[in-house]
Order: sequence, then C-alpha cells, then structure tokens
Amino acid sequence: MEWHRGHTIGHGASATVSTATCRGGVFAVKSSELPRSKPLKKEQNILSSLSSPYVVAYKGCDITMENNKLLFNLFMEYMPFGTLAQATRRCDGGRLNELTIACYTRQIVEGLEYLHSKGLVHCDIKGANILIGEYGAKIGDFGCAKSVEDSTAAIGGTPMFMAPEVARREEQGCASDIWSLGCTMVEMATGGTPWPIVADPFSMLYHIAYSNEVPQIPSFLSKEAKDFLGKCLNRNPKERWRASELLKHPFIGKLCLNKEGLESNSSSPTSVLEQGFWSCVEESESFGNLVHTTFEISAAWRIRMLAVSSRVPCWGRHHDENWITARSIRVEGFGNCGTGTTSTSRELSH
Ligand code: 3AM
Repeated sequence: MEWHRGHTIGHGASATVSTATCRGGVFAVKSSELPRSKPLKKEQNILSSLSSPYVVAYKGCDITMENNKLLFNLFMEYMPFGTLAQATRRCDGGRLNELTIACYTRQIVEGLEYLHSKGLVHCDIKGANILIGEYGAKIGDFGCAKSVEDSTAAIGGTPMFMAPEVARREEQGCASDIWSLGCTMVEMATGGTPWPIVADPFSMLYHIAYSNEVPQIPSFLSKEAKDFLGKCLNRNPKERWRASELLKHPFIGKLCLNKEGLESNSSSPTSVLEQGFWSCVEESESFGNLVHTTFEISAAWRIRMLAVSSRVPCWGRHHDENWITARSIRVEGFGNCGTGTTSTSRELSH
C-alpha cells in the first residue's frame, strides 16, 4: 500500500514524527530506523491495544525502505494543533485561563482513568505529551508507558514532572501519573515549570525526592481549582486521589464534554462568533457556577484553537516535491504489528 510522507513535525527521543497522507486521509507517522526501533515497537504494542476518545488513535504500522534505510513506522491520528505546552505558550500572556484549564484537565483525567483501568501507567504526563485536536486534548507519546504489574520496567519520565516516589526510585504507579497531572496544571496556569526556583536537574530531583515541598499552587486560581490541585500534588501517593475520584471533583465534575455532543452541536467559528457564544463563555468563567453547555465549550474551543494556532494544517503550502512516496515493503501481519487495527490502518498497510 502506498502512502506519502509529508513534512517533519518534530523529533522525539528516538523517533521522528512527520505528516503522512494515504487516499486523501492525513495521519501522523512516527518513524525510527529498524535496528533502533525497539522503543517505538513497544509504543506501538501499547498504543494498538488502546481505544479512547482521550488517547491519540492508533492507525497501523509498517516497514519501509527510504533513502536506503529500513524504517519502522507507527501511524496515528494527526493532531493539528500541536502539544498542550505549545497551546499554552501561544495564548495571551503565555498561560491559559481557568475554564480552558478545566476543560483540558477533564479530558486528560478521562484519558488517565481509561489507561489506569486497563492496568497501564503513562509515566510521562506533561504538556509536551498532550496533543490538541479539534475537540481538545488527548494523551500521546506512550514511549515510557508500562503495565502496572511490570515491576521490572525501568523508572522513567521527565524529572520536572516526576512524583516524589519516582524521584526516589521507589515506585511508579497510577498515583505517579496523577502527580504529573498536577504539575501539568501548574504549567497550564503559569506558563512556567512546576519547580521554577530549582536550577539544575540534579538538585531538582533531590528536592522533589527529599524536601517536604510541593509545587507552588498559583494563588489566582479559584478555590475549586486549588483544592483539585491539592488532591493531585500530595507527596504521599496513597493519599492522592485516583482518576475516577478526580472526575467527580467540583472543578471538573460538572463540565459536559461528551464527544458526540460536541460533534452534533458543532458550528462554524464564524457563525458562533456572530451569535456571541465566545463572550458568553468568557463572562461566565467564575467557577462558582461552572455549568456550561456542551455547545458553548465546543464553540469556545474551536474558536480559540483556530485563533491562536500557528499549526492549523495548510496542505496547499506543501508543494508536491516535498512529499515522499513510501511503499510498505513489509507489514508484519497485523497480529505482530498490533491488534485493534482500524479500517484505516488496513488501508495503510495492504
Ligand atoms: O517537536 P514538537 O514539540 O513541535 O507535537 C509533537 C511534537 O512536536 C508531534 O511530534 C513532535 C515530537 O513528538 N506529534 C507527535 N504525535 C503527533 C500527532 N499524532 C504529533 N503531531 C501531530 N499529531
């Protein structure tokens, strides 16, 4: 099956992410040279077992020969608005308002609840690993993910977002993801890092592991937001709230983010602007009465994303010569290349 590699989106630890097209559809493809593709194959193995509106969707895998090199390719849905870290930086003042934080947080917690219920720990939750699409946030980059049961798996992640028990190399479980979620919320609220005062990575890890401190909870947040953060940023992993409990917390519990609702109520940004829904959402952002209709949130998202994104896809920009045709030379029968393949992935691979 032929597909076309487009421009490079970015580079991960051991792989490069590019756009790809196949029969008019657009995908993201994460590729690494076959001899060095063990981590990407592990990620493919995990991602192919997942199916949630809050996790970036798996679309298949194959092996290609490009520039005399064998590449292992993992296909995913394309998330046009980049990462949550980038979306935060693009916003006015370089930080997000509380309603937007609540909406993204709700989606991340939904994703974590799904992963944890399947016995998986993500191990690297942070703004740079949350991807933004038309309907908000989805968890991406499963390069560090592991089974809760797997006691042999190496401890991993990003030091700045690590829970104290992870920094001490004691354990890395579902509760550690919840701590990292709290750090990600601080990142959204301040546009900065959770531990801005600690300079070098070694002192930072030591500080996280052995001080009695937690990241500073921004004073300008509402009572509900601060309380929610307190449930995540508890140094004792046993006292941290689970994802299923956080979903009922007043900060995010009343938001209505039903995907079907978002889709059925979608309107064009222009028509929504004309109806004044944008200001309606902004004005009612007090959180004493955080009950917004699905329509309002959907509209706010679409407008905000369209307004602030510098990464809205513009396919006309990429001239034909920038696209490389890739022909799968080996598709490890999809048993090997992952279960849970979708019709799109079969299209990509046959
Ligand atoms: O290098 P930057 O941070 O610009 O956003 C992800 C990151 O961009 C992007 O690839 C880079 C390396 O991880 N990325 C990852 N998965 C993606 C996807 N499914 C994606 N971009 C769009 N859709």
